[in-house]
Amino acid sequence: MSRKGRVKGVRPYDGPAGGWGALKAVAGALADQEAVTEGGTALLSANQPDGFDCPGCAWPDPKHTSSFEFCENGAKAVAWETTSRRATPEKVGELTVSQLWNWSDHDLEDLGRLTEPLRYDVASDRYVRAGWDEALGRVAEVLSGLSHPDQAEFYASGRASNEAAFLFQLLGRRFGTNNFPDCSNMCHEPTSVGLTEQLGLGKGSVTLEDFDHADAIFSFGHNPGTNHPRMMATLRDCARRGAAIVVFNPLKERSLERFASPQDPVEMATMSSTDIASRYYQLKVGGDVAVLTGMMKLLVEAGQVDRDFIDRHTTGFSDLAAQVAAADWDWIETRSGLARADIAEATAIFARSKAVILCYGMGVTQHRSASSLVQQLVNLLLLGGHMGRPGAGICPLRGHSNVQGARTVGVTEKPSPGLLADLERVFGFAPPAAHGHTVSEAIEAMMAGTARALVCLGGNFAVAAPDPVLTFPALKRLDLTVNIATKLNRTHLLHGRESYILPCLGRTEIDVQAGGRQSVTVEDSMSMVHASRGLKAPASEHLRSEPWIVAQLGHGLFPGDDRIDWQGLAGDYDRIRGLIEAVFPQGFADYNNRIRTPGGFRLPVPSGERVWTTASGRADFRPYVSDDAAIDDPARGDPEVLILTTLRSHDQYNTTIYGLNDRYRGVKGRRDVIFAHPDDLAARGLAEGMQVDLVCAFDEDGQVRQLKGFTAVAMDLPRGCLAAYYPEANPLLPLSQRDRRSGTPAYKSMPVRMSRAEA
Ligand SMILES: Nc1nc2c(c(=O)[nH]1)N[C@H]1C(S)=C(S)[C@@H](COP(=O)(O)OP(=O)(O)OC[C@H]3O[C@@H](n4cnc5c(=O)[nH]c(N)nc54)[C@H](O)[C@@H]3O)O[C@H]1N2
Ligand SMILES: Nc1nc2c(c(=O)[nH]1)N[C@H]1C(S)=C(S)[C@@H](COP(=O)(O)OP(=O)(O)OC[C@H]3O[C@@H](n4cnc5c(=O)[nH]c(N)nc54)[C@H](O)[C@@H]3O)O[C@H]1N2
Ligand SMILES: [Mo]
Repeated sequence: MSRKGRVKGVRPYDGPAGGWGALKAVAGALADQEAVTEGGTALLSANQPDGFDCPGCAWPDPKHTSSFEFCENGAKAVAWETTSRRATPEKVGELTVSQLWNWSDHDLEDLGRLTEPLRYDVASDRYVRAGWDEALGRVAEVLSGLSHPDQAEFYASGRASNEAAFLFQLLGRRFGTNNFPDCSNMCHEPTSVGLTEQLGLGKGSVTLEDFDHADAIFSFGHNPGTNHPRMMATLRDCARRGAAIVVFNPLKERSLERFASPQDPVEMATMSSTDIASRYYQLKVGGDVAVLTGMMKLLVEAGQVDRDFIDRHTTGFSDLAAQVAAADWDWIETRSGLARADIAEATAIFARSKAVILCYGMGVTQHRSASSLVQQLVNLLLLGGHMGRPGAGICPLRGHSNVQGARTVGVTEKPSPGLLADLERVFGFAPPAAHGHTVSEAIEAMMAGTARALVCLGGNFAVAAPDPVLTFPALKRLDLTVNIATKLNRTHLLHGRESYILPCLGRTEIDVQAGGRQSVTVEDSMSMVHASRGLKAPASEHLRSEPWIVAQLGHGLFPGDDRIDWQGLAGDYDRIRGLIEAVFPQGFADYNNRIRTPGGFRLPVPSGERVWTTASGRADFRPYVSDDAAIDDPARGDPEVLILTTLRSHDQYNTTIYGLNDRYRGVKGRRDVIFAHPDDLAARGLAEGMQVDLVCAFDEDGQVRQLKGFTAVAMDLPRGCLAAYYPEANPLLPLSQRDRRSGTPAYKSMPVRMSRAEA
């Protein structure tokens, strides 16, 4: 694209990902948060056997890690948590909540670490200091006064440890509800749904070592240079030893093109880099289903399938084969935006590879019908028998650093009968069986007035969710909102009639309880469980750990509980782990001893060993099923409608905005941009640099959803596609636009119309 720096803050970035820019950014992040000395020391302990688990992504660590694993965005996460700034009651209370509302998401969090419990005071419209006893007592009182336990929603974001998450689900179920809306519902839920049906386990099947044995890596819809930077070391090794890396992404993501390792003195000194992708296909947003169908069609037609594996290990092949045989190339090419020859080329690489790993992220999971789309990735692997042998398998790139672990230990709105039975066996009470709410369903319950209370274990519920025109007022209808958090964010400002903010320790901080200094545990993307131990002095003496806070809520709700010794558990996390082991004996046997081994242990991954824990006892091919066949194309055949996808910048962690730069995409100091193909701009009488308005193309409820006055930036994108940053673009997505089976919002395919901004 011809970007000549005509737009303020936009200039093409020509370098590789990583390199000196990454080193500079780390120094900048630490200095900016005045976290230099302590944060710098803290960094050296990230992902070390006796240190803390990096609060960034869920990519695993190499087994025998001894030197610091460099990661720019991990450093930003640590600096953000170890900041020297403090959001004291005085600071937060200087302004009214209505005044704080006008602050940016960045500025709210940049107030610094919360230091004391806060209570919303209606009379002054301010958050004011509250004591722990007062806050916990009142929360228990309001919850106890609800007329039904299902009036409460217990939201969890995936940063909480296994110990905190386990207690949280125990609290909700003891209280009597399965309302556990979870950040997974906005993230990898299609993986949990799709893979569980097909393979029996809703998790990835590969280990880090498998990457040493793969001869092809297929990458769909993830941006590791920004979101899983430690994965770049792995991809670089693969590329250097000649493995094919085949990328499907509408954007040319720099890290998937070329990468300079900050840990390689030669690359750094010579300013050289390593090419990552051997083939890069810029498919249309939402075009993955067509690409996968095309690839499978070619493989089946040519008989390039692993017949022996299919016969011995799978069911459903003939249905899938019939579906792909019936697909026509017009649809495949139009929907994918790729030529048949390109798809054939990728298929040939797949067919000649002996061991294929398939990686994917939010570019796949955040669409309508995403659960079924994820299943097409698995189908492709199964055709070649690329499952459960060295160097092959499925690799979902998980989000939050412990989002997978929270699910493992029971944070789920749809508990299996087995989980309920195990909880009853261990605790002696009958947990509720009725399924609870996903995030979207929780919002609908708030809108309907049937939900009365929301308790959040971390996260930024309202901003992460779609459709603020519905979501924001919904939260304000509640009787009670409670946020266990490290920093102030917009969700806290959407207070119910009563509202409390309970400040907690972060991963980097020392956690001392009655039983002494504590460790917690987390599970990474590849099912490795290991300990995490903070080493910094807490940001304030009033902070409490997440397990402690959840346990005190339990104690307040069930004083003298004869089933659960809430306070005893908070004093000694070995005891919490003992209970996790009792509930999940298969995976967590000898839990407390095994986490003391550096590197931890791996939970059972039967699909990685060709053991299929499905109803059929086999791996299931699942043909593609559209949520709504009539509108499977998000643009619904209207050429005026563009499909907008949403992205994370290089300077954010979900709703946490560290800064306004997006280095690899050449954007500096701003986020109010819409990336578009120049011809799509021209076709609307627009040009780069102009102000544009976007409006949701299909508002079925008459609600107007729009985004005004964003600046158009030309980008090398397929025609008909747009991209913008998350969460700025969330007002364009109706709550109803979600994958039917998993509830995951279609954040990556928002149908919109674009026009010149009204003056
Ligand atoms: N530094 C940092 N690290 C993070 C996070 C963060 O915000 N910052 N977030 C964490 C979390 S919770 C998660 S879930 C992960 C997210 O990690 P990713 O899955 O990498 O997240 P996104 O930025 O949403 O990137 C999606 C990618 O999909 C591409 N894409 C968009 N639409 C489509 C499509 O229709 N098809 C295909 N094939 N590709 C598409 C985009 O161009 C982009 O490259 O990262 C985790 N790690
Ligand atoms: N348009 C669009 N929307 C999206 C996405 C997208 O790609 N596009 N991605 C979706 C995805 S994948 C996800 S996972 C969700 C993210 O949704 P969430 O997980 O709810 O959001 P985060 O931004 O990660 O939460 C940030 C807040 O967590 C709190 N926090 C940070 N560390 C800790 C801690 O150690 N303990 C506690 N208790 N609190 C802490 C801080 O107060 C901070 O403000 O957003 C979703 N929304
Ligand atoms: Mo996520």
